[in-house]
Amino acid sequence: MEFVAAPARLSTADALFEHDFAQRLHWSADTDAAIEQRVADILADVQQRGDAAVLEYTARFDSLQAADMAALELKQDELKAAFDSLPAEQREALESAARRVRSYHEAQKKANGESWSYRDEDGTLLGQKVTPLDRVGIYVPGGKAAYPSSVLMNAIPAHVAGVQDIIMVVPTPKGEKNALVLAAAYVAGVHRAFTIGGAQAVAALAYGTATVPKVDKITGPGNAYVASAKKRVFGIVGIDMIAGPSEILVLADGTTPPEWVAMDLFSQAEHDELAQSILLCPDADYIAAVQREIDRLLPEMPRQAIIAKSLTDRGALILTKDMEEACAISNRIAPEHLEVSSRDPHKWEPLLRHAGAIFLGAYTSESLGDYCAGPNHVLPTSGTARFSSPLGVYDFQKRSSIIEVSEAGAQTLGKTAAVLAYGEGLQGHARAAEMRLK
Ligand code: HSO
Ligand code: ZN
Repeated sequence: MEFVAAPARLSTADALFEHDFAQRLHWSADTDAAIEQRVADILADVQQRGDAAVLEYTARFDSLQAADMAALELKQDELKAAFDSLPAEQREALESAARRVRSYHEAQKKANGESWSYRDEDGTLLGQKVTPLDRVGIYVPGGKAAYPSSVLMNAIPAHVAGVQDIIMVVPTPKGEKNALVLAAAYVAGVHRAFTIGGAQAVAALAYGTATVPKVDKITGPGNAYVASAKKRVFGIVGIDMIAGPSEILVLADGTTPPEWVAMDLFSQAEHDELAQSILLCPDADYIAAVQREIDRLLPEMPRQAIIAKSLTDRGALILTKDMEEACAISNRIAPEHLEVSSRDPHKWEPLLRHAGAIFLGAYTSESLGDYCAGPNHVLPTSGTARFSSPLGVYDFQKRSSIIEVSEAGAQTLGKTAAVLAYGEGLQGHARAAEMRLK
């Protein structure tokens, strides 16, 4: 079967642009009431019955029977055996990607993940102490979106942050294990792993069972059940984010070979029919050239059906007045991935304010960032880059304020505090401050 990929062709000069643009961008994470109810029931059941409930759901949803939860644990030697079983090329690629991701996150920790303090003029010490979370759970999807690279992107920052207990869960229908996922867990230093998934795995991590330890935070992507479960357990544990479909926006000045750009659009579209790929460019001939490359290259793509649907339903090639206008539109979209495919990307970068990750220059394809450049590939989607950041070391740390008031400091602070405390009608506060006055 021949597929056609026909992204919408928009132009900012068109009177209907705003209307068409809004329609293209529209996406709603509609919550399905039936899913919500089933997830609520599963969470309550696991909270009550622990391992027994997880075992039952795993048998029912994943066709994986086990005598007890211990049988669903992947032991360290099994993770290592999976790694050893891989061809040398894959082992080396995993290790080299892990090294680069580790270096990047170590730099991130140095830059904004360390404790700090200072003393004021009274000798009072003020600071912030940064500590890693004790234990985190990493959810790794099974099936269609089983990405070993995502194991690295979740576990390595946790490791760099200093988390002592990284627990991975991965649904494993019929017990068929993904050797690359297990090997990535080994390379990334996952401490314990269980072949469980879905809402029941999120529940096990959030509440703890006799076998699965209760964690402090759950990260990692998942299907609608997992997303709903993560939302519900938020508050009992931390969560990273609720990810929507993946997106790429390419801002092109027309100097990159159009086939490179076409393939970059494919690289996002092939993830998911709901994924979104957008090109912004001030050159109409270049846009036409990219569409020709899309038509030429699509038949070669094994996932052409998904690509065609994603590009046709959600893709767009947008003609802008100039690069400045393209940058302004990009800021309105706040894309997850933003490629600045231009001869002088540094000219445009200062204009770009909202994006999960910014890829500068024609050589920087998103795919290099997805796997091995170093930065995290877990990024804010659906416009949430306006207010949130890539997954990072900071997601696996927390901060405590440090205050050590000197005797001299107690005199000045004590007066200020007492005045404000009396103003609030809180005598205990006021007197605690005043007792320390000389
Ligand atoms: N582009 C995906 C990450 C990924 N790509 C994993 C390939 N494997 C979301 O950022
Ligand atoms: Zn990708």
